[in-house]
Amino acid sequence: MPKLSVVLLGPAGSGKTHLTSAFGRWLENLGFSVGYVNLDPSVEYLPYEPFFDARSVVRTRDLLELEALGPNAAIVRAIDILAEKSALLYEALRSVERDYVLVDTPGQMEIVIFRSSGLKLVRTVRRASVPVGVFLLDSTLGRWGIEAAISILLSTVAQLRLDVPVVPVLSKSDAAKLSGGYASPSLHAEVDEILKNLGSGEVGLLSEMLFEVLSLAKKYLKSGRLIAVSSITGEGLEELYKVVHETFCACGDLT
Ligand SMILES: Nc1nc2c(ncn2[C@@H]2O[C@H](COP(=O)(O)OP(=O)(O)O)[C@@H](O)[C@H]2O)c(=O)[nH]1
Ligand SMILES: [Mg+2]
Repeated sequence: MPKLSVVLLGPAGSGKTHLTSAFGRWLENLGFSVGYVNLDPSVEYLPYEPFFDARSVVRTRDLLELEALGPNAAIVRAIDILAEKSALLYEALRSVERDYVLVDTPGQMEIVIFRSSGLKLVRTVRRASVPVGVFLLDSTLGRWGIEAAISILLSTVAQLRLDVPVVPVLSKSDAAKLSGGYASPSLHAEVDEILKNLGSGEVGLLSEMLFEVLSLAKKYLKSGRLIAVSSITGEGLEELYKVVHETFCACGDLT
């Protein structure tokens, strides 16, 4: 059976690291073996024990001094160095025996999605496993406003750029006072709600454009159920498991 990997994606602070840990513990409690990968060379504290840790290859904070770089340049350089040494990641993934591998990506999503080194790392994960991306939409930013529209579009961009199936998931359901689990009967229904809100606001040229772009994106979105998860209460993790599994199964033969 090929290795199944879940790649946590989303903007900085959307909850990737916490969900990696919470979802991993949830899977372990069910009796599955779980391997954790940290691809963030900038992180200081991790709530899980990775079998591959980007910081064993390069630490962003060391580059600040060693190469006299500013914080952003150091983050970019660290990912470039990690990608140059992606063979280490490949070997680690190939040799680990686990039911699931959870891959926590760098805080700054643009590095993963827009830079070739981020893409190379995701491709490395794909060479060594069958990946599904989980793209976190931070529900504390609002469910149906402009932020939500942009988040859905970003998850589409992530899928397009990384060439892995990507499931959008609402994170931090506890903080947004959503009940965890199935938040919306379908992603299409959620997008319809966002479109309704965009349409009812003051219509400027940019919100009109956002409306048009999101309407177009909706045509290409898979209409799976949209779920909301909380890494704090554990709500929605069972539904996350189901949705991720449905996506794995839709990606090909896993026997
Ligand atoms: N209330 C709540 N806060 C969360 C949840 N997940 C993450 N956070 C908080 O959001 C912030 C960013 O989380 P983190 O996992 O580091 O985000 P990352 O940058 O995407 O890896 C931290 O302050 C977390 O405590 C959640 O499910 N509920
Ligand atoms: Mg993180």
